[in-house]
Amino acid sequence: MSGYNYEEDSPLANKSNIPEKSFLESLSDDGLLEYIAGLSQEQGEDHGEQYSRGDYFHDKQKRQEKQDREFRERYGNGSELFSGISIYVNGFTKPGRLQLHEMVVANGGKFVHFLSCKGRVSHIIASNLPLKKRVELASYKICRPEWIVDSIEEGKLLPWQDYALLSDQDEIQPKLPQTAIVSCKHPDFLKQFFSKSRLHHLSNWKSDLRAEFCERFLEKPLRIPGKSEVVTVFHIDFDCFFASVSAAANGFDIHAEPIVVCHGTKNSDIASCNYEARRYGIRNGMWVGTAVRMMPRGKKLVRLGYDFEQFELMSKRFYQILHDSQFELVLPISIDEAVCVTGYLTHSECELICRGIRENVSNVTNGCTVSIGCGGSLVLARLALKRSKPDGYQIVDCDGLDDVFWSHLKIEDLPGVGHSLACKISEYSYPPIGNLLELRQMAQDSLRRCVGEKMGNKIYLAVRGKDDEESCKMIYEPRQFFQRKSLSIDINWGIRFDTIYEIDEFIDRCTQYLIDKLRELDKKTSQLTLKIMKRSKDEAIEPPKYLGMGKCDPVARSTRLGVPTDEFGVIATEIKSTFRSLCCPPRELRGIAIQFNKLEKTASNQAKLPFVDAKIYQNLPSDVKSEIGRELNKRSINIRRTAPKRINSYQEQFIQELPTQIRGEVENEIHITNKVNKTKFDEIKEQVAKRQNEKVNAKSHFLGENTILLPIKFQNQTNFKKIIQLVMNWVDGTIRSQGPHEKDLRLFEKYLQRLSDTNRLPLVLRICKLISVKLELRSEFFSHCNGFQEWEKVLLQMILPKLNKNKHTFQTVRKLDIDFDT
Ligand code: DCP
Ligand code: CA
Ligand code: CA
Repeated sequence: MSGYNYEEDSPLANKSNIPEKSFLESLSDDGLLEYIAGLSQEQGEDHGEQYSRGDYFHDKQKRQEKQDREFRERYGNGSELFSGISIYVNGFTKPGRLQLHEMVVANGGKFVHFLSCKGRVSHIIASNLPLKKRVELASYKICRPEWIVDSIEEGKLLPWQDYALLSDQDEIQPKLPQTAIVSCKHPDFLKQFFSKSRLHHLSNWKSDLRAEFCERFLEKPLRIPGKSEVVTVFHIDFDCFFASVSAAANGFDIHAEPIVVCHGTKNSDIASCNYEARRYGIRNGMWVGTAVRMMPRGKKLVRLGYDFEQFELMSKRFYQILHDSQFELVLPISIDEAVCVTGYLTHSECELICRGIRENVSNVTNGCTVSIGCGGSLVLARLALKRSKPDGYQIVDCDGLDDVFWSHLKIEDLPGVGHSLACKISEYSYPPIGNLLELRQMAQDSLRRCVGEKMGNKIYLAVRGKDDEESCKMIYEPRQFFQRKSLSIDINWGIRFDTIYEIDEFIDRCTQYLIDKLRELDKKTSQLTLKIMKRSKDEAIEPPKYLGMGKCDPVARSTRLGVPTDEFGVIATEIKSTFRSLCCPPRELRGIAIQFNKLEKTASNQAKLPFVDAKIYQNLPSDVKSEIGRELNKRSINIRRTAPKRINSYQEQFIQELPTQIRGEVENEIHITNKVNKTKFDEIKEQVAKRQNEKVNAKSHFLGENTILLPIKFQNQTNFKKIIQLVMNWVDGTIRSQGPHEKDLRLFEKYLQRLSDTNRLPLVLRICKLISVKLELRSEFFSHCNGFQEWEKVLLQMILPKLNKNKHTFQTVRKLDIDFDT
């Protein structure tokens, strides 16, 4: 406090209504000493020696008040601004305690020196409060000193709430006590994570909407427009969806003040902010702390929590209106967004529809607004939507597309173009491209060179108002487009494990969750993807966001299962072994995502189901095409592209005979085989020689301990995927000749033994399965070969016994018996 120089620091000093003499100067010597004593009392020293502590403070306060009155009579300007208000200043403030004292007293308020005078204080002024004080003072009105300064400046008492200290801090919003957070090692973790994760909600809603769309399709065949038909597309999207819904639910006027929806802590991100907040530069996805700092002094940022039930309810009503609106197609994009398609409409008809929908939605959602873009293609509708926001609609007629329209759009407004891609395009030319009008000048070739053939095409068409073939599928093959192609779980918060076994358990739970969903859908999967987030080397062990991921390096790996399955044992084992192959120390793991891909209907004869070749379908006359498409949809008959592959006709024939599930696998294998075919024999001979030399060395690589994370080498490789490839090539290279060399086999066996000795049995299973699948595939042509029979022996006499010996550690006992007891 001593550092304050009144003349320079006091905001009142420059104003003529206060005389030159300061508060301290106005005190008598006695008063000054007491004042100083009072301050030091404040710091915890006990000066009440003559009589009781209470008496002492009481007297002191009385005397202080008298002095204040005198000060006011002498120096005040008659202002009653703070009449009835008594403030107490806690801790360091700017302006300082002395200045605040003057300001308040000079304007008719009271200044309380000691908080022990309970009931006297109406407001506590503080710039900062430690947590303990916050709890202690929770029942007071606590605000920042700016309240006093601004009120004097404006000549009226401003609402203290706008300066409330606690609303700027974490505690104001209801937050789950940290004890309620379940550890990721607890069986209930997933349930809790799902209930709170907005991204999980968003993705669930999206897939539910899509599933519902597909069901509707089957119930009541929809009219799919033909490809040459002129269509009108309406792209409809809520303005600041979460913010609007939460605001309405909590009685806030969405237009009146800046509002964000978030979890309440500084280090959480903003899911949605209203357009008032965007005026200050606040954006969706920004951290709350950053947003608060962007607000001008004294302006409050309203922070609201999530209300998932309301979001869902409003979305349902929104979709209901669209379904009732006689569109031919209502395509679900997300919880707050849909694309609706009709045949050709005039400008004024479009206008009527836009107005009607906007009004109806507003009526059933407590005044939430949607914006609508309307045009003759998906991309035009979307760009028009961008231009229409917020709270508006825009209809673009192809012939009416002018330079003004394009010049107001940014590269990032294009569908499928994110920030980094936009930067790349922008910087590709000099001077950098700033808007779509400029992008229209860019040659198709340059675009392709910059972003690749496919994206280049897409963008080239987009800035001419046209959709590329891929995007069109949404309109012309909606059922395929919206069909569920994968199932996934993505946990990006709360992941903190210590051991691989805990992770195994966690993977089991995730797998079970996905399998339940898979079975609900009556499907099987034949490809798994595991993506993990691993703490970046330079990131702190604990990131700013509580239990968040912090900066991570993503690592992902996919594996194909020979045959589609929904069996827990097979899938969980596969994922666990994949996890091990990614070599992430358990403590470094920050996020796990598991995806089931290539979902197929459970029906075992799926592969034999008829399908229509896409080429044939595309060449159908346009007048019958949509009708045929509809019929195919009704019967769940897919339209498929049969990709031409560079394979010789003998193999081609063989492949055509295969069921679809394994066709892809075989094609891939053939590709690999072809690659190694040329040099295979020499290579293998060379390898054998090399291996003999290395035999002694190799021993040192094998580990006897139970350390799960130390890599085991085979052929000087530690990467399991590479080892597998090596083994597969080895099988392929020897299956038609004499089979594996005995010495190689011994090394291989040792490798397998090490794996099973160190709890890496899933890897053994994986190798076993791959060899078995390969033999199965090759049996038709090579089962008479010596090599083939040798490999069968290896499988049955060497690998299987290892697995069976340890089968108690598997959840897949049954599977092992069935598959391998030939
Ligand atoms: N959302 C989210 N996290 C994301 C993306 C979206 O929580 N990464 C939620 C919050 C949004 C809602 O989905 O309110 C809709 O997303 P939009 O992208 O449509 O954003 P808004 O509706 O908030 O704003 P705009 O007016 O720009 O559409
Ligand atoms: Ca929106
Ligand atoms: Ca949206």
